[in-house]
Amino acid sequence: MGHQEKNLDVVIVGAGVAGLYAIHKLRGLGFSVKAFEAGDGVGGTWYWNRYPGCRCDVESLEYSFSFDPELEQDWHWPERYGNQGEILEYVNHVADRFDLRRDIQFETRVTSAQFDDESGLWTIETDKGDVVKAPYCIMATGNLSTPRKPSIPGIDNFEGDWFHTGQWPHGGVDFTNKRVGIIGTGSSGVQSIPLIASQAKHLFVFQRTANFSLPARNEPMTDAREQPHKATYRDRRKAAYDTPFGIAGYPPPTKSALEVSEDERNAIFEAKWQEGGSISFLYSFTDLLTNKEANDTASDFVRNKIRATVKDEETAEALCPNDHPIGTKRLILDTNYYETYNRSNVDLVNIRKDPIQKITSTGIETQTQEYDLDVIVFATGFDAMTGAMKEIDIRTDAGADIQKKWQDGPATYLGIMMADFPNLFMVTGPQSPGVKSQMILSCEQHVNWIADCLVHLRNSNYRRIVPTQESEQDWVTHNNWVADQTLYPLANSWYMGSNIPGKPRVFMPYVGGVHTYKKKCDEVAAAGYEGFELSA
Ligand code: N01
Repeated sequence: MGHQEKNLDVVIVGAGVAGLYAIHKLRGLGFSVKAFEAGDGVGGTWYWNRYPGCRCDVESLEYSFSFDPELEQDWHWPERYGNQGEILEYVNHVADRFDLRRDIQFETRVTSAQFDDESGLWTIETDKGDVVKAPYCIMATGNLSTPRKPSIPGIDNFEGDWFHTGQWPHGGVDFTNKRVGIIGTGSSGVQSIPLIASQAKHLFVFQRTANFSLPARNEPMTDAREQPHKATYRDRRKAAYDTPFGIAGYPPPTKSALEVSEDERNAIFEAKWQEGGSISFLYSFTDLLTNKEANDTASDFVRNKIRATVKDEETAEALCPNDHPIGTKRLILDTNYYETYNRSNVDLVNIRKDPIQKITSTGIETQTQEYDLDVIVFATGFDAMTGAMKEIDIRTDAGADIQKKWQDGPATYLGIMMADFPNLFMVTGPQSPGVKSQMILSCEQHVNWIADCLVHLRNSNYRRIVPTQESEQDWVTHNNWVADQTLYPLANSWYMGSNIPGKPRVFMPYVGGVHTYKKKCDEVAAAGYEGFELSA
């Protein structure tokens, strides 16, 4: 069983956007690479999340690879925001165009990664019996790639069909004439609800927590949008690294929400609401994410939009978020979400008031009601940021073990490496801005940093790199300090691990912004990999 490959430099885990770019980049520098991917195709998030309405919340011209100027000119995005099918087609095109598949083994899940100090090699094992050794390993395992369905009693008794949005069947699901229940109103739920409602006989939305959602204002791509963007693509890509979210083209705000009159403030919010998109809205004022009073003005604006849209008063109130400041949970972009509650075949079930008791053979039972269902959709999210890494048995012969290491929350240096785990890299790991940025830009930035690091090791005859305990501890402290300057920790979100019962409550993303973070990464490298120990 299994085989060992000779002279392999780098094993890459995952063939989503991060893994694909890592293959391309490292190969170009003369490293031999091999990637393992659990799916039978490339694309990661865009491969698995095929639920109706799945669409990116960053504009398509931005949400794309920047490493090849010809690619970005050649590709035509049909819509303002790419939908799942379009993005997956694009990622497949990239895989073919740069001949990336020949280094990917599909339908293979990595089960363990063990480091041996003496040989300086990682041994990677898979569920297909592969045993592969290489000095370096890159975890391109994604932040939202471990779907979780809640442990509601009785789930196994349900005689209808159930699906998780993050593991959607490739052939799609036909909801025609079906009574459907959906649990969860995060991005996945909010995007799919209008489409499921338009097909199903009846849709019950089981909402525990209301979330803020803004109109995406998606539309077909126009020349007016595409041409100027393409004409300035190189400059925009560069400028994106100087912004907090890694997205150029939005003039940063200059005023506090509290220094303008109420009329002026609402006019600004209204213009952003009409323009669509979350960056634009959060960029209305300087202090929406740092000052609660300022944030309240934006939260109130959106709550009033919900009340003005949803006709049934009780439903409208239940849809108004009241437990977190706007933007402190991932802001959702939707198409006709609130309008959907005006349909006669849609009901909101407020499970905060009337909690789910169990799932029965025929549906969902709350404290006071029984809902007969043919289909249950779990839009219940992921074990975010740390889940995919912890599903792999990562350890070293010196006794380090990822389960122990992260038992009280993640600890990393720059979100790229961990003390005690030499030569193991993460792409957009916890304590990096990944999930708080244009993901593809952050993946590219990390892979470029890792590639430069590997070249540095090669050129200096080093073979081993590991962060010091001190640099890791300082980074964790800094990460928490930065988060504490903002309103983010006020929300129970997957950023905090709050959606997974028993998961430590630790704020995981770096929210100091892409610009600040990239500068730090570049300085560390320029100083000869400050905070790391390099050895032969
Ligand atoms: O998951 P979520 P998601 N009983 O964790 C509810 C990205 N993304 O898949 O808040 C009842 O946000 C839970 O309720 P509560 C994006 O970054 C992007 O929607 O815990 N309900 C919540 O309502 C996003 O943030 C795009 O009270 C339960 C929902 O399930 C991230 O992925 C599209 C429950 C989970 O929401 C995750 O989004 C899609 C239970 N036991 C996703 N357990 C775009 O680019 C959980 N819930 C637009």
